[in-house]
Amino acid sequence: MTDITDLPLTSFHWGCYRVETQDGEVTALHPFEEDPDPSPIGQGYVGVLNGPDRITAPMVRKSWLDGGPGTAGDLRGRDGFVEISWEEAEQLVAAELTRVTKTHGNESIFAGSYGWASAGRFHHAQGHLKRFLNVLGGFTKSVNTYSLAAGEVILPHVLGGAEFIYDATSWQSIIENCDLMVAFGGLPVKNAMIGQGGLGAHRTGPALLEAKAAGVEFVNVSPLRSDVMETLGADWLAPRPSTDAALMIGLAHVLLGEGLIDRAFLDRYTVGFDHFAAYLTGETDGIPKTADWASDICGLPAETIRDLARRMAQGRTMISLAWALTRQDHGEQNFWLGTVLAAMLGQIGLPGGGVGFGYGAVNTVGLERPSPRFQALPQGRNKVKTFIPVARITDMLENPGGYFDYNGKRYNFPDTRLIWWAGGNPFHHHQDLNRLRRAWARPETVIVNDWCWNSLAQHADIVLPCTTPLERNDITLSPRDPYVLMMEKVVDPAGQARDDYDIFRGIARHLGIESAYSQDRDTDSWIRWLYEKSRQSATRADIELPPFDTLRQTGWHKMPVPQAPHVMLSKFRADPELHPLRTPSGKIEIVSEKIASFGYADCPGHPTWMDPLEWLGAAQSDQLHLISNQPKNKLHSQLDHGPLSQADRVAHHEPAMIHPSDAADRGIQDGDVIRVFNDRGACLCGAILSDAIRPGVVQVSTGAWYRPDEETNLCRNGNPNVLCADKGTSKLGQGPTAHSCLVRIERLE
Ligand SMILES: Nc1nc2c(c(=O)[nH]1)N[C@H]1C(S)=C(S)[C@@H](COP(=O)(O)OP(=O)(O)OC[C@H]3O[C@@H](n4cnc5c(=O)[nH]c(N)nc54)[C@H](O)[C@@H]3O)O[C@H]1N2
Ligand SMILES: Nc1nc2c(c(=O)[nH]1)N[C@H]1C(S)=C(S)[C@@H](COP(=O)(O)OP(=O)(O)OC[C@H]3O[C@@H](n4cnc5c(=O)[nH]c(N)nc54)[C@H](O)[C@@H]3O)O[C@H]1N2
Ligand SMILES: [Mo]
Repeated sequence: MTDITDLPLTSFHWGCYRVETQDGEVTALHPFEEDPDPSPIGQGYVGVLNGPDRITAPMVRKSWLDGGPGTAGDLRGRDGFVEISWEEAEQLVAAELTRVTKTHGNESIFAGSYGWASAGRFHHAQGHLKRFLNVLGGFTKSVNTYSLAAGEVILPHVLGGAEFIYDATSWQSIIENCDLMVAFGGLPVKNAMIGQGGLGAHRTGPALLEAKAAGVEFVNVSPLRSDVMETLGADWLAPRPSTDAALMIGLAHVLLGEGLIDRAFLDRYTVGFDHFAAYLTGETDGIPKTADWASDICGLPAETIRDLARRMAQGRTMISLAWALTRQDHGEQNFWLGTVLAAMLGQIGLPGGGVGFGYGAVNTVGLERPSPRFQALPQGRNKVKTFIPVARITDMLENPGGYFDYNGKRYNFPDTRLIWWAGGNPFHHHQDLNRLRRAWARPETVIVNDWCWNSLAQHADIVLPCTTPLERNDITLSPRDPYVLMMEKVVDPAGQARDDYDIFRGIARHLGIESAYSQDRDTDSWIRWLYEKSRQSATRADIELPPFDTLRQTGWHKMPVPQAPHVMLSKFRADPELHPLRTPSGKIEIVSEKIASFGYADCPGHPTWMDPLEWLGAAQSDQLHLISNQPKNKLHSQLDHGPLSQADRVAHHEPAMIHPSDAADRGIQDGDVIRVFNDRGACLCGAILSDAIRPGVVQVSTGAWYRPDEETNLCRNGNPNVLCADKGTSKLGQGPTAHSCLVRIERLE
């Protein structure tokens, strides 16, 4: 065989690969030679590019084609499709855009189009959709992410910015200085395989092993033992899901009660501690938030809580908060409380200590990164000001003209007539999918760019088939990753699939806006332009990047890693007057007057325990708490139809992990097909029995394609979002709450 490094290189959100082909088909993806811990996910591409689920031509839903916009929306997902030519598709879309914008205004186009799409700086599907629609006068957008909306909204109030999510103290600093890493939601290395926009070398797994070798100890606070890799020898504490806020308040009470707090730090760098302390002691509400109080709620023994608090105060402690902790009811509280605990310990801004958000969420968090500002595809200006918090989509579709509260203000929902999605899959990512499906029937037209017949494409009126990264040239320029890589086209596009850029360009031509959209550049000149702009910006940050033609020859370049390990908030710690935070007080806000002024019962002015909508503390005896976490064998719903994901199916269904005691109560055995259900929906899963899960909890990864049964809506593939509740975290963040969900399970006869 040829030398692997001679094979073409490409990049995905889960890493880079050298791609082997035979007769125009992808046969193997070999890990990039620089990657010490490659992800297996790439193998999911073998066999799918020209497989039965590939969309090979533009398609229109039959009733829509016959009856025009607005016809039989309730048949979306069940109707047949008719193939049309690209010319017809372009005309159809152009005419429909003209009709909708003229009759209802641009605000009636919803193109939030949330989702991960694919790596590559140029072929970024959302970027193109938004640029295109901005030329046309704009669209209703969405704000924040499914990943951690509540965190993105609370952190600016507490620390003065959401950028702290990615500004984490580096792994090197942890390796050199940390004694104890307390990981709420664990540090799942399978999650940290992912880095937005692509990455050159995986760091999290190796960094954790180096930390262990350097003597760092780990505590895994999670319903799943596997959330911290076995070799780290972590202590496993499994509280009831969605009760970490109570646990952290209990820890705070112990620190306060036992004199383990850093008063000097609290005085100099924070505001509101005394008010919060009055809540801890019960002075304000008559309930002392002792370890015993916390124990009743979270289910861990009070002595365990006291021990953990003392241990945290003994040495240098890093409090790590998984993004998952925000994806639950009142998810704002966890990021706030983790920060408050770190402030009470007085370790914020010290090497290896303090608080970090998402060390196990993505590879990017904790990287020692050079930080030039890379150029993105300019999106232009959106003249429409209407928006929704990303997870309020069903509310929007159900309540045209209705209102929602968000971060201190009240806004109105637009009257959505047209939805356009490119590069995301709401029929994977949104909660309560059966409810979404009913609301999705309302708009007059749904346009989708995608490459495979997943649940989203099935629910569209006009389907525009796009290419995958393996079928186009691009460049990887990921903010915070030290690698810059060329991505090479390795096979021809399947059927009539086109790059998103060419799809929009064709439609723009019919609308007379082609030049405004394309700037008359072809793909190669756009890539060159993006790179040259990025290179100039790097030069300004004293980072040298090779000329484009050199990079094209060598394939990749690694930027030098900074010498000094990064420590979050070290400047603030060194001089809080010179480097104040961008909070109203310039300090860490343990109490936020601003949040208090909003008067939200579900997010008061200081961190507070509030019962979640659904949790084991208010469950019937036969209910279980569902954790629908990230899949190890794919990125969300991408490549669910690929060989890697399919190989893990149990009797053709998504695996559901349950504790042997819960299984025994229900007569379920390993490998059985089970029905997981609640009032919102039901899906089929294959049971896996394991004592690595807390009793009372069932775990089903996200990502299985939603395939509802025509009559019963039962999802046979096992998408857990038919079960999760669609409710905002609070009026503050309005984030998704997928992880606060109760279900029942039964063996299928
Ligand atoms: N229950 C539950 N639900 C969750 C979560 C959870 O923990 N529990 N997690 C949430 C989180 S954190 C997230 S980020 C979301 C993720 O949700 P999404 O990001 O929406 O999920 P993906 O499956 O990655 O969707 C990407 C889509 O883009 C398509 N695509 C890929 N490349 C291209 C391209 O080049 N062009 C075009 N046009 N399309 C392309 C893919 O085929 C796929 O349909 O899910 C959320 N949903
Ligand atoms: N392989 C793979 N990696 C991914 C993704 C993927 O689809 N596939 N998605 C990426 C994306 S978009 C994101 S946003 C990140 C998300 O990263 P995370 O938010 O960290 O991901 P999750 O897997 O949802 O949750 C991590 C763990 O938190 C635990 N957990 C859930 N609820 C609770 C709770 O109430 N208390 C405690 N203590 N623990 C709890 C669960 O056991 C779960 O395994 O992952 C990224 N990484
Ligand atoms: Mo995410």
